[in-house]
Amino acid sequence: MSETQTDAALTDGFNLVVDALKLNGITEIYGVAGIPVTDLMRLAQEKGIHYFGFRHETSAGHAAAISGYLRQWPGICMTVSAPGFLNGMVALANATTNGFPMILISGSSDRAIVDLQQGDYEELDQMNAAKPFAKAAYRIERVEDIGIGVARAIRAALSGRPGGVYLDLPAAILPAVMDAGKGAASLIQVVDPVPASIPADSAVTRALALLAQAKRPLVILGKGASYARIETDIRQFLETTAIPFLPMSMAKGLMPDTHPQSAATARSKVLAEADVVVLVGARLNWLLGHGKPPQWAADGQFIQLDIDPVEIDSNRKIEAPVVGDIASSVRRLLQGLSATPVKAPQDWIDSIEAHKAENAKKMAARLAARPVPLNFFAALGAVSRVVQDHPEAYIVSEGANTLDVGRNLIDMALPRHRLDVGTWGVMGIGMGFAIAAAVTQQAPVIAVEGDSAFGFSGMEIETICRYNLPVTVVIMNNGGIYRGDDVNRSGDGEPGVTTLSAAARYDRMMEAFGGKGYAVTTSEDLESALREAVASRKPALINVAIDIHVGTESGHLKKLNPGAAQAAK
Ligand code: ADP
Ligand code: TZD
Ligand code: MG
Repeated sequence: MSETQTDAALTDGFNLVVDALKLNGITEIYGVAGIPVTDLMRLAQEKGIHYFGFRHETSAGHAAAISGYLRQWPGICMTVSAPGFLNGMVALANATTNGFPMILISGSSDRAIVDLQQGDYEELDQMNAAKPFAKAAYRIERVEDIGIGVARAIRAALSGRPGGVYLDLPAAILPAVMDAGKGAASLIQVVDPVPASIPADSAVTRALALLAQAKRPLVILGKGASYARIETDIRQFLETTAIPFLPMSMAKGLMPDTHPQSAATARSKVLAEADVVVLVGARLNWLLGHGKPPQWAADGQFIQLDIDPVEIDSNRKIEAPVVGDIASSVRRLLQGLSATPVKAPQDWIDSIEAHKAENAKKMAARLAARPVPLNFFAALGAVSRVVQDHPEAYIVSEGANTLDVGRNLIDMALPRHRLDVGTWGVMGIGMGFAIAAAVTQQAPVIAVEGDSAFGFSGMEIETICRYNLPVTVVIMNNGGIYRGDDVNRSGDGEPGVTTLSAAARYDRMMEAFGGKGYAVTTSEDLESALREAVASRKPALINVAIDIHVGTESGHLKKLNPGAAQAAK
């Protein structure tokens, strides 16, 4: 047999991995190159998958995760063995916690050596290390199993509550060869990986019966609802029933924040007073005070729409579970309204309106102030004015005060346009989320970052510049974690625990990589710089000088921080 005939008849692991991903609609890979995946990445790029090379695997992993959330299809992160893999694990665990579909693919060392702990290059039992943090973890040991391995990873990431899947590729399977025809036949294009999961009629009837007799009903929209893309049906359901709604952070925009039924500016009141609450893709975790007093009425009753039956009763009794996919469940509830009409009582709506008006007055006074040095309200007020004129922009946000004040001030008009720290409150999502939003949505991105938060992924502004992405990073620089005036009580002159450099000029970092840098000290300058940067559709960074004394310790989470509570006494 001539050499060309041999080549024509054989394929290898490199080609089969790339072909399996392509066959399943994967169009991007986010990663960091090295042994043993560099050539795999090169081949993927050659065969038409866009490869985005990062500076750190955690950011590449966050990019893959949020791509999964935005696309309803797993994002792919690819890393080298042991340390690269572990860097990716933060993102994989965060994806699993938040319900984002992603697949972390890592090359790994020789099993025979790893299992006898003989000290291979970057030795680690990666699959078992991944298991506690992943929704599923698989290893492909034979080249002929690549098709099945990729199919299983995709199904595991997407099905039920989505999550992070780890896929281990031992280096030896990549150059391994097999018959090309058999190889092609071994690949699987997944069919119907997210079948509709229809709730029982009895569950829908029970839920509507409870809701119909509510005196103070409330709907809470979570990121599960955003993910499920129910914007059309939920709007019809809410407008038909007149029930007030509250969006969780990443559900902002599923219904426009400016919708008259939004109870966001009466949040504490509606949580404390609601008698029947409908949870739509939101968990009763710490972000909702576990559904318990004092935040909630002790005798409130709950309807919960979720894909995961185990979520029901996790924190308190759920009177009416509606287990199914949210799109199907909301559709059934909507259809059920003709037989069981539901209308929120007018006195409940009126009392919420009165409360909202009062809070709006207080906020207007806060927003009218133009202090120099800037505080968070004045600076984020300027950001919100620009966002109002750019509803197409994606907002990424992390930090503490920056995150909390921004969440309240920046109204979202469109679904899935706010991407933030999610269930864990994790710092470090910023640049990865921003890059994937820009790549997958072809829209401008504004990353609103605390100065500490930015530091976790800041080096990725080089990545943003290298790919020339339309990302504007706005850094609320108050010189620290929460605030910039922490005191070192030892008196030895070293910086305090939460202190960072208030004089730092992050804008110059951006300039170093070829992007546009702005340094501003007033809300007017911030607003005009941001307008210019967003319109340019080019990499930009605005360093916003914020008063080092104005942040609150732990942002809005003071009660979770015993020291801060003590200090406040
Ligand atoms: P938030 O932080 O916005 O409150 P969570 O992440 O706590 O949201 O909750 C999202 C919930 O949505 C999870 O319990 C998850 O199981 C559920 N979920 C995610 N996708 C779907 C879907 N397509 N259909 C039904 N439920 C879903
Ligand atoms: N490490 C990680 C991975 N996640 C975290 N949430 C933290 C540390 C602790 N942390 C917070 O919870 S917020 C925050 C840290 C370090 C940064 C807050 O400072 P900032 O924001 O500059 O980003 P503000 O505007 O100054 O409050
Ligand atoms: Mg700060």
